[in-house]
Amino acid sequence: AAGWTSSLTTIASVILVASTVVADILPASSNASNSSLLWGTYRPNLYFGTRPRIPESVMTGLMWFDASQFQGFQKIRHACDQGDGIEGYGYHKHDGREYASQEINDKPSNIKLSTEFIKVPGGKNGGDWGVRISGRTMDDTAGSLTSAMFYIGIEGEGGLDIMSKLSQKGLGSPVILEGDTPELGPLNTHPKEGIDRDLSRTQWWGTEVPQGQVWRSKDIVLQNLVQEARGRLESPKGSQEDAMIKPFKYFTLSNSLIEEEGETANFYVFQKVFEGDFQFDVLFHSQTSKEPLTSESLGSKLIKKENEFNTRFEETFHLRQKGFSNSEVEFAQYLLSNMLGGIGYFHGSSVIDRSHPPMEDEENFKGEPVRPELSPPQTLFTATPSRPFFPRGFYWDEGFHQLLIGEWDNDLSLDIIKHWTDLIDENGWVGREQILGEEARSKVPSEFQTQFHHYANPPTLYLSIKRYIDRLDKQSQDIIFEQTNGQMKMGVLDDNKVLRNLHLQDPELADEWLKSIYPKLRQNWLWFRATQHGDLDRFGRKAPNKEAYRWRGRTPNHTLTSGLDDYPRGEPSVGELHLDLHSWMAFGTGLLKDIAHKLGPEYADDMNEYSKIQKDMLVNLDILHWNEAENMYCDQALENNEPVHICHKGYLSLFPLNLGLLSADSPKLGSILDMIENEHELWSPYGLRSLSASDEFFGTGENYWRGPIWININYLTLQSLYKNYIHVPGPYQAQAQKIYTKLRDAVIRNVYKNYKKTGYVWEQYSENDGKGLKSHPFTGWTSLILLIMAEEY
Ligand code: 6A9
Repeated sequence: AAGWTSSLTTIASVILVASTVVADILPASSNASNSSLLWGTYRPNLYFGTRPRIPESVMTGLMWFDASQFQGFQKIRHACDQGDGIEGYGYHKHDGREYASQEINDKPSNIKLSTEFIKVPGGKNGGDWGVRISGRTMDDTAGSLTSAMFYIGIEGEGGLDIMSKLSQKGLGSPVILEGDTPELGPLNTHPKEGIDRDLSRTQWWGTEVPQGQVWRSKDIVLQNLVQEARGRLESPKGSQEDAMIKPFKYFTLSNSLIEEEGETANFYVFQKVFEGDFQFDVLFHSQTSKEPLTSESLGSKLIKKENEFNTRFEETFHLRQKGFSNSEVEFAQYLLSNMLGGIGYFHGSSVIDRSHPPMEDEENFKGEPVRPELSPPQTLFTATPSRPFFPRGFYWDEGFHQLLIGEWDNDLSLDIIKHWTDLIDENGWVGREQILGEEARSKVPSEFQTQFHHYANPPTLYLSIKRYIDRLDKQSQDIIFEQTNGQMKMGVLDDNKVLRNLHLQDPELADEWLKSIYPKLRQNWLWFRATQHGDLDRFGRKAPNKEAYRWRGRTPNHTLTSGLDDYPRGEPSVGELHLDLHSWMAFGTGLLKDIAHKLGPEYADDMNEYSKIQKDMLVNLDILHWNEAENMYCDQALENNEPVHICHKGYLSLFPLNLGLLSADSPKLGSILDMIENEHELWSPYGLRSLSASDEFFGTGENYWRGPIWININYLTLQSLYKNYIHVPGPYQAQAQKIYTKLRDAVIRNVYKNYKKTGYVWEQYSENDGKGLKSHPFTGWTSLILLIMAEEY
């Protein structure tokens, strides 16, 4: 590696060294795969940051700003922010474990950044990792001047003892930082040169950050930069004019350590000012690794991993084989990579109101003030819907996320699902939105933070667990073993006779895993039945059995619990019955039946119970929710204390079809298909509208779920058509086939087109012109486009 300079291409290293055995503090359930899941890009809210899956531990992150402008410091890039005006960013390759390559088009700063991450599992403490950070001027005629900073901080106990060994000469190349945390072992520095203001050298600053506040690193660093700039402006050599011309000389770190007597700093930040293109590496060494990662090996591993990723991607999704172009395959890789790059590790308490028992009817405590309380700290490893806007876990989003993740890396998906089922409490409740810890909370206005333990969200997690069972059944047919590089791999041959690794060490583990989560799943189902039941007794409704459901936590214009926030419903009351929840329950009960079946004869009683209740649910679905005159499924609500159907054509009406509750010869299926195909109702050239264009509320109010196109629901429709209707002979088969083909084509084409144009994947799409709307990048369920391309349902 060449020395630190600010010339065109700079290669330099900051090497972080850790030593103690981390394995000791990994959860007892950990298996070999955990070493490749210890460190990761698990701070998805940041443009780039790493942390291990250890609650209070080391956090690292990247910041940068345009050093050519005096105001540049006000626009430090750190946490993903739509306001930064970045023209597209995200991972183009990410394998979820050892390799992640990202590009960030920071047009306002005239620099295109890339972060290329490599992990080398092995040794006893989760192995080494490194990241190559490079920048390329976007518009050469304008030039670029970038101030890049990389920090490392310790959230829990421990310190980074750097000063004791820091000579008067500053930091040479490579900078070696050693430190000490209870889990990760001792860390130190080996500085080589003196402190000066020569910007070709690394500037730095070390300080003590109060416990648990490392996530505020941008504010902390900003304070030091501004203080330094002010001091230099006021110094004899400084002047306002000079600072306007050469701001980069002013906004540099203080090259000092702020430490109280007897304490050690727990936060260090390093800064380099670069003119034009640049590149530097950050390497993390765990002392038990056999061959420590170097800049050279990082470079060669990046090439090797990229090739492996491309091969595995094709083996998994077969997109080339299906005829997709190179550019479409790259887009599909972006979808997978950002789903994986959106995975985060969260720890902290959440705000919950448990002031009334979950079974108690809300009308008893209507109008009472909210009683939020902080829960004990919890831990969640999860994918997230959107890095800049919703970098946290959502229950019903996660079931969709795991469909894609499970297809790529079965064990990674099981690990995430297990984290979620661990959050299900003794009543069977799990909060819809997991806002764990202060950092997560800082993104959510306080009136939205509180979770209530009588509020639900669709149980999509059952769906991804069922997919896992499908994979098991498929793979158990012919498991084979293969010896590669002295490692025994177990898997099955896929359609192309390629060995697909299940990552499962042992089929018994699969059983163990299912058995370990099953009690929580059942508890969750019992909670739904107890807390979200609908009232059949009070309003003179006639039904052959008691199965009826109602979302709690409604307001006149919102049903956040349903996930379809502002979709039109009736007036909130205890007399409502909700079609989507009824459908989810019938569907979920069927899934639990399959899961209990998989678990074997000991679970036969549960299985029979699910079977009977599901039948009741299906009978009542038609009795309570089908409206003969409108020829559609509807909600029920009270009008003048009488139950009536509330009918708004849209996603709600699709649920019985989307969840496969209708037989292929049902005339009800026929009328839903007609509604789908009708251009005045749900059909748009870009996908299915959330609300019919003919509905009185179409496009009104917030217009969130009142017209715009959502990919998760379009996915549900496509997968159900594919699995339940297009291959089954019947009166509507041809119509279903036609819709399937046209709809699949429409959504793929539109999401792809927007990606090519904007560099982003979006939360929803306009039914009017197909344009991406709301949060971006939104690479949660919109990434299901990849499964739609691959037809992996
Ligand atoms: C509230 C806003 C800075 C809304 O994808 C997550 C969810 C979906 O589960 C749901 O179906 N999204 C959908 O209707 C986003 C929810 C975000 C809530 C944030 C605070 C603060 O904004």
